[in-house]
Amino acid sequence: MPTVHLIDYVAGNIRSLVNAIEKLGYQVDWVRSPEDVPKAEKLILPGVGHFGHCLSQLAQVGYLPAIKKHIQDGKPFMGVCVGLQALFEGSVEDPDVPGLGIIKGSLGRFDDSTKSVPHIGWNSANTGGEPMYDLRPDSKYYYVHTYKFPYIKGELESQGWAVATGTYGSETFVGAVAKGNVYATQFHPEKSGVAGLRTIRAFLTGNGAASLGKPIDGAVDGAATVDFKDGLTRRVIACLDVRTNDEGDLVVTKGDQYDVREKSSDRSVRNLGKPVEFARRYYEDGADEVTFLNITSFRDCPIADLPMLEILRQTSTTVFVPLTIGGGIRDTVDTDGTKVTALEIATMYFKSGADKVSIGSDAVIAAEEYYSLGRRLFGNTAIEQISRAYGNQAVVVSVDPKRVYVPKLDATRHNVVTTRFPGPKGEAYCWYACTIKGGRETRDMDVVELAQAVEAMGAGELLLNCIDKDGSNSGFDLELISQVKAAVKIPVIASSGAGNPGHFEEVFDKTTTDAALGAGMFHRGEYTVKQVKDYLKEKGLLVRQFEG
Ligand code: 1PR
Repeated sequence: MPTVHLIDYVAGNIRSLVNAIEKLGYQVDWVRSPEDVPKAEKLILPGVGHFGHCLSQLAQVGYLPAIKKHIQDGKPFMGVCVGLQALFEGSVEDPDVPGLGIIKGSLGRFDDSTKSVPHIGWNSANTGGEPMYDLRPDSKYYYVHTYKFPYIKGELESQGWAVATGTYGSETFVGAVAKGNVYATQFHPEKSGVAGLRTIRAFLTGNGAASLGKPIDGAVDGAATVDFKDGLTRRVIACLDVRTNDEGDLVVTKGDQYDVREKSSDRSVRNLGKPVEFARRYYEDGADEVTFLNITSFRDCPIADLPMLEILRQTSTTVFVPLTIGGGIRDTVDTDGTKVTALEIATMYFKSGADKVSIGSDAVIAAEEYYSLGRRLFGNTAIEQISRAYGNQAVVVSVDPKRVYVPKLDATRHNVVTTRFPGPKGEAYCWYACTIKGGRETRDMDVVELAQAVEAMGAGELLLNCIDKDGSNSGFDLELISQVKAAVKIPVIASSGAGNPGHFEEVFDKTTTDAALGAGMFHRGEYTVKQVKDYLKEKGLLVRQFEG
């Protein structure tokens, strides 16, 4: 089997990249020290997280001169995400840490005054009609980043670089660069479905480098130009609530207002199917992400044997879109009495194929402490520790709010909305109370307080459920989503209540949500993800189509 070398350092979910490479018929050899670099013919530098963290780690171990020499010797090199950023001279993210300086210039931050940051989702890599590692104009690629190199026409081209761009809001940025033996992508090709596998193949086979600068077969000369229109698609996410049923099998289940037991007298746990099979089906239907929420407590199971780890390992060999895992991510004590930190649990999940972890109950507790300590942070919460190690984009906070109706705007200290759906006594106002332990315990904290606290701690995204709407098939809670969107800059995923494709259109049309998630309607086979996307497309919304 042909071989490619991968630099091994703390870089988040490297497993997906390995899975993608193996799927393409190549074998991965690890580079574990700078002395291994000269053995590499083809070298890949993966990277997620902080520019400074990655670059200083690479520098400390002495990798930088070895990587530079590999590139100068003309051997194939590919950088992914921070692996692209590393090629530049620096980044405002960590101004004191220098990059490799292969490309002139420094990275800036996305402007968050009019859009969510980080930039998360599927966007273009537009080559302006030039051939570049099999990137295609109609394909979409998965990006997740806060910092970017702004694209100025001709700037990199005059240094001999071929450039592919993406546009987010009004900002056009470098999505990929290539020159000679070097190829680097800001997006994650290993998470970009078939389009991503195609561009990795172009690197591995050498065809990508060989075709640089050559005309594309069948292309009309000069017909294609760089497209500066916002290319970010509407993200549709499939969510799998997973738990052990009464027979001890791990199954996909789904509740109504979080009650996952059948209404019949035996009250058994609803069993809708097998998690790995469902995830693959959703991937093939075009889901932009798959989320697993482990809603069972695994108190009697050693942490290292968590069944969700195996589910992730299996899923990540066939599903090449981002995977999120939630449930039980907090400091805990193992069955043998050993203390295990939330960061250690998250690390196990990342190593098993997760791209993001989702924190529920622990985030609420941390937010309560944050306010009780006068909004001060000490770096010790799970959110802070995991985002410091793996980047903000790797930490999702899952919120489980429920409505509390009040008769007057000033009847509570909480952030209140005027509702079009009055309460049982005709109340025209409500606030959304956060809950923990799967909705079993309601806390004196509203969603706005929680959202702002976890944003300050470094969460990269909110998964905004709604207990009142869960399993109702009656559409998303638009009032809740609008309230939270107005309170934070980080992306929000609308969840709970989707019952048909129209509900997805409605939430994208009437709120500024960044993504929308469905569960029951997909599990019960009422609609497929593809039907939702076809419907959104018909209504003029930009979506990513699955490429088979
Ligand atoms: O608190 O960090 O251990 O995380 C537990 C996680 O498990 C939380 O993310 C919490 O939302 C989730 N969870 C706990 N209990 C339940 C339950 O249902 N009994 N599921 C549960 C929450 C809500 C969504 C659902 C949407 C869309 N599930 O996952 O997918 O509401 O459903 P729909 O489209 O069918 O309406 P921690």
